[in-house]
Amino acid sequence: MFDYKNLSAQDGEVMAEVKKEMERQSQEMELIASENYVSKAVLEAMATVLTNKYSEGTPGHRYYGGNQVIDEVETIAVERAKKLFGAEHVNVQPLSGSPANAAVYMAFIKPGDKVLGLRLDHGGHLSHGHPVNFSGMLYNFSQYEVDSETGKINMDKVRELALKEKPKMIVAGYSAYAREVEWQKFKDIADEVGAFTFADIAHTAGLIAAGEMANPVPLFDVVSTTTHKTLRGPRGAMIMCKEQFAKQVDRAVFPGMQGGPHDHITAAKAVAFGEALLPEFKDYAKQVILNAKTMAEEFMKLGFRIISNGTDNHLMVVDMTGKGLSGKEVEIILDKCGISVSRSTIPNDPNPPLNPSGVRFGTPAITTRGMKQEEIKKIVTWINAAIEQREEPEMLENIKKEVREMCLSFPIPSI
Ligand code: DSN
Repeated sequence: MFDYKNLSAQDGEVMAEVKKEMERQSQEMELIASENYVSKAVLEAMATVLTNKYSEGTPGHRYYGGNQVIDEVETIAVERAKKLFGAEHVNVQPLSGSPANAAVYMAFIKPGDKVLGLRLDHGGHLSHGHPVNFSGMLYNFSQYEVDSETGKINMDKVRELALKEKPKMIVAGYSAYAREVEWQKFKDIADEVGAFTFADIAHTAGLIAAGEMANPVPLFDVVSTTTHKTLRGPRGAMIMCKEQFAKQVDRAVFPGMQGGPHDHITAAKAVAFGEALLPEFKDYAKQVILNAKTMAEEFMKLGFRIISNGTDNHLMVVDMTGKGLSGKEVEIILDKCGISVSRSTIPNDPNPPLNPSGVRFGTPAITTRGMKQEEIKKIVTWINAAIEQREEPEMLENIKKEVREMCLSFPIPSI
């Protein structure tokens, strides 16, 4: 792996910060559902001279010379992504999730058009129509919800809303929703009202690629995903669509939304897709889900309320109000123990997004380290003890030591 000798010699200030982050990542427990650890090969692909190149356009159709190698690299990434998801057309250039989603809207609909998306506080994403986001500002979103009893999406209600609103597009796929998505039902509803189907599988892409969750790619008109969550690649995104929409999607990415793609990241995407095509990635995805199910069960045994009472994927949202705490307070308590989590709204949250009632937990990163059910049980016990004994600094310090010990015996792949 890198020895960072040039960075150390030239810029000790930045190197010192990188070192601190390397230490933090190796010694602390990552339970943020959207984070993961890339392999050494993915990390090395990012640190290549491909970063020096400009390559607006698509393979074989570039606006700059000298793109023979970049064309090959991008084609490898595209072909592997097609194979992973059974996609007809893939654009691997989107820089991240929100720009990818912006390109999807630009490709299929016009500002002011009606769209359906899940409410942010019910598990949707900012770019699925929240008023503070470009999506909510430019397009006319109506938001569906999860059922307040079950915590799951009620497809009859989605249909009712779709029949009433007659949207041009329906968005499914979420950031904080623990259940399988009923892709076929979304497709049927969209067909009934003449809407495009758009799936944002940023969170579950790795689980879908591994065949552990249902795949919307063969059904939906267009699907976006980030590449750095369960898919375990570099930070970035891609868009998959039916061949008939290929040109409009490519044009929306460039020149519509972006300039030059980040070719070193494209190379790293290709490497990550290659890894995801291996049989061991299927084992990884299976274990991610098994770990999340175990975590949800352990939490429930200790009296925590999980939205939708369990999980089908890599994450869960836990309501902390029963423990007399907000999500932010729990986030701060767990930070003191070396455990990173992200606060989260719960459906119909009475509290504001900066200080919401829940915490979202996820298992992709700790599963990459090799942790299994036995470790998960210990982790939940520590979380519960930290919450119960939050006023005792010594207790929190002890948990931090145990967390550190466990983390050091499950090293992260790139350090
Ligand atoms: N920020 C990501 C997440 O944590 O889910 C979504 O973009």
